[in-house]
Amino acid sequence: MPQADLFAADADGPPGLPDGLRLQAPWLSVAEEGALLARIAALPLAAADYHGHLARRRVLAFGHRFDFAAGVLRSARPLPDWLAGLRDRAAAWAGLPAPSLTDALIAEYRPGTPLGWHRDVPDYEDVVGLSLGGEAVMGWRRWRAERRWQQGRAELPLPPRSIYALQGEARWGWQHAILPTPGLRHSITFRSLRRREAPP
Ligand SMILES: O=C(O)CCC(=O)C(=O)O
Repeated sequence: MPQADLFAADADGPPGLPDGLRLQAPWLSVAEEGALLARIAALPLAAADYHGHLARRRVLAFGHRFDFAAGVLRSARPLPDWLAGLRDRAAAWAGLPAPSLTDALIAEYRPGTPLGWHRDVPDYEDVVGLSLGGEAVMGWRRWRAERRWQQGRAELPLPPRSIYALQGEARWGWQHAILPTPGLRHSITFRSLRRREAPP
């Protein structure tokens, strides 16, 4: 299946989207996607817990999980072989050393499930995400520590079987969100632990 880089981190992306955001669609084959969804169907996903609020999104963490109540990373189950193999491929695509992507979060979005505006916690550095199943749209807006929002938001469709990477400005200077998903969607998000002090 032909694959195309829709845009690259060091090139000018579509107007309104940040540098450091890279997407390729498709990246997985239909067969690979089906095999991953079968693996995920057997996992004990549970409602994500944000400060005692149970989100509609169901997740399972590998490597570490972020404890939002305590504000710290805690150890989680190790990546199984099938996930480590996928991690290695995703890292190669993103130009990262495979072992650096220590963590994986599997998420399920049933129809109508959103993920609110956020910047990933600063305990993490690189973010590489895969989309499986249904369509999703990722919203983008600038992030400022002083919380004075700049005008303008952007939307990035995340087609099934696509891969994206967030680094640099996209990782640290912007927030993202997942708009309520029209259908059932799953994602696998690999992350590396922070290598240096995060920019403010
Ligand atoms: O589901 C996705 O692709 C995005 C996940 C995400 O932004 C997160 O878990 O912080």
